[in-house]
Formats: sequence, C-alpha cells, structure tokens
Amino acid sequence: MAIQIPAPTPEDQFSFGLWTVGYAGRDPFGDATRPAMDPVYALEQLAAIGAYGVNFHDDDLIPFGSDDAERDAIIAHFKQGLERTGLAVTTATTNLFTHPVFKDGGFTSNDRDVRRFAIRKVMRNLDLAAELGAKVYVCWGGREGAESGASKDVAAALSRYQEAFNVLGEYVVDHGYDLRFAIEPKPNEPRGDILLPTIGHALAFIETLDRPELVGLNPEIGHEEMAGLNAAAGYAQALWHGKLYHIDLNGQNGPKFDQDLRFGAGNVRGAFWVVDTLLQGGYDGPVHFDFKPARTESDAGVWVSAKACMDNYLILREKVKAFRADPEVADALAEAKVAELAVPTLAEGETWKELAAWPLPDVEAIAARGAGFERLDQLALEHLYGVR
Ligand code: GLT
Ligand code: MN
Ligand code: MN
Repeated sequence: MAIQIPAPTPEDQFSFGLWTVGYAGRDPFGDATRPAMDPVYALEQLAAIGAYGVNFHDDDLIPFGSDDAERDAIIAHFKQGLERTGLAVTTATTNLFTHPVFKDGGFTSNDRDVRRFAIRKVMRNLDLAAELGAKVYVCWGGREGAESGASKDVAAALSRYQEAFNVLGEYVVDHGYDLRFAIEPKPNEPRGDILLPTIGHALAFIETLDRPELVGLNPEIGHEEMAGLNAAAGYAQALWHGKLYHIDLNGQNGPKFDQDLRFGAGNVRGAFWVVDTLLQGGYDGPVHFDFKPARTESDAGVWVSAKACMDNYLILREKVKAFRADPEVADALAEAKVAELAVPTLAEGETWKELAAWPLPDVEAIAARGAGFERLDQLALEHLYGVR
C-alpha cells in the first residue's frame, strides 16, 4: 500500500554534519568528484530540504591552521547563516584524524605532545560548541588504534583515553557548559583496529571515568554492522543504560568497508528495527544522518540523497507505527509471550529458597510449545514490504 511520506518537522530533529553533505567524493583510490562546499551554502540547502539542525568538526568550518582573524570572520559569517536559515547547531565534534600529526591517533598517540595538542584542540572547539548552543559533543576516535601488535600498548592507550575524557569533563564542568560527550564506536578503518570498537566496549569504558554521567554514546548503524553486530540491539542496550546521547543513522551492506550509504539504503530490515527501537525506547535526541552522498553524484544528487535520508526515516516510522498498531501483530505478540519477559522471574519477596521449593512444571510439555516468532517476524516483513 502506498503511504504518504510526512513532511519533516522541527520535532523530528533531523540533522546533518557539514562533512556529510559536504563530502567531495575523495576516497583512497580517487580524487574529489565535487568541489568543496561552502558551509553557509550547506546551511541554505539543508534548510530548503526541511532539516532542523547541523553539526560540524572544527576543521569543517574553520580550516586547520587558520589565524584568529580568519577564524572570527568565518564564525561570524556562519552565525549569520544560522540566523537566516533558522537551523540549530545540535552537535559538534573535533577532527583528530585528518592532519598528519594525528597519524597515530589523538588522545592515544604514543607521542605525548600529540596527545596534549589533541586535548587542546578539543577544548578550543568545546568553547565554540557551547557558544553555538550544541548540547552533544561527539568523539569519534577513528585514528585511536593500531595496525600491529607491539606498536600499541592497549592498556596504556586506554588509560590515556580515560585521562583525556577526565580532563575534558573537568573543562566542561569548570566552564559551566551544558554539554555531554558521545563516544562513537567503530571496529576499524582508518586504523587496522580501533580502540572502543563496539557499543559494548565503550559502555564498559565510560563507567571507569571520573564523570560517567557526562559521557554516553553516538552509535552509527554502519559501524555496528561492520562488526557483524545487530545495530538495533546495540541501540536498545545503549538506551537501557541511559547512554544513547546521539545517533548516526546511515546504511551499510554487511561487514565490509564503511559505506556510509544514505539512511534506509543497505540493510533495510535492520533500519526498520532501528527505527522501532528508537520509538519504543523513547529516544528524544537529534536524529543525525552520517552518510556520504555517492561520489558519482553532482551537487543536485547530494541533496536528493540527503532528503532521502529523512524520507526513508519518515517512511520507516510510518511502517513501524502501522506494525505496532496492527491487531494481528498484537495477537502475535501475545502468542509469542513478548510482554511476559517484562515480568520479573521471581515474584516480589521470593528468594532462591522459594524457587528451590517451587513444584516443577512439565518441562517436556513446555519444550514442545512453539514460540510463534516466525509469524511475528513475517508480519513485520509484510509491513515493511508494503503489503499490509
Ligand atoms: C567521519 C566518520 C564518522 C564520524 C564523524 C565524526 S567523522 O566522517 O566516518 O563516522 O561520525 O567525527
Ligand atoms: Mn561510517
Ligand atoms: Mn559517524
């Protein structure tokens, strides 16, 4: 059945990084296929397609090495663009991966001077992030890792990673900034192996920090799928921990290079369950698309691709809502005992002692029952395929 794609609204909080729509098409094998994009032009086009917000790396906006006067002029021009278009700055982040100084990482480089410079670079952009009203500060440690065993002492690297977040947490608190950090896991690329490779690794790491409440996650669908993981299940666990501070939605086709396809392309079924998980779990932060418009496209194709991210989210949201509202689905959920999982295994006041005295049911009879999961999943697929 054809559905009407709703128009994006500010409540949807759709946002895009300047580096996403501004991706000029450079890859390890080929040069840029599009010219560099002026950030203010990006703001205008994003507003035109109905986006709510924007985010950026320091260097996306202010080229590395700009002097103070250039920096001030760029920021003033960008602020005018924000005012004119009404776009919000939802998020900001730091580029600790492009300049050759970061070839062995930023916070975890073996070279102490690099580590000190990296923290300084983040501190400077935190000031700008706070000034522009960002509430989340993403930390993607793409270069924090190694290609070979002896070159990186992983335990020492984790201690330095921890130290960086502790220093930056103190910086934010001392300045009274209303900002929280969101770590973005990724298993590999550009490093052979990256530290904090998955949601689970990052969650465990966060609990070791001085201010764990200031640090959460920014999981990217493609990065979880590169690790062969189920992104929706990862998002659900991050929500369960109260740590889903931000999201990077995009598309990926299984464990291969980071494809950064527009959201909804790639693993479509996985995307359906990600949207369901966000709705069911009450995620209320920015819905950020971290994709790369294919390098085959002209500028016009960039905006087709960007708008498609929002449209695909809205389409999937309609389908998820229809799935959840379908009486047959309610029946299948009941048959599959999905709600029963919310009932604690022991009754209130019960201990292992009462459990030990519990008269055992007919285990063979229980084992013979079907779970009813195939019916439930087929109903979801039929909603997704558009026949319901
Ligand atoms: C880079 C990376 C993304 C991160 C960005 C934030 S930069 O494009 O591929 O996944 O979200 O640093
Ligand atoms: Mn990616
Ligand atoms: Mn990302």
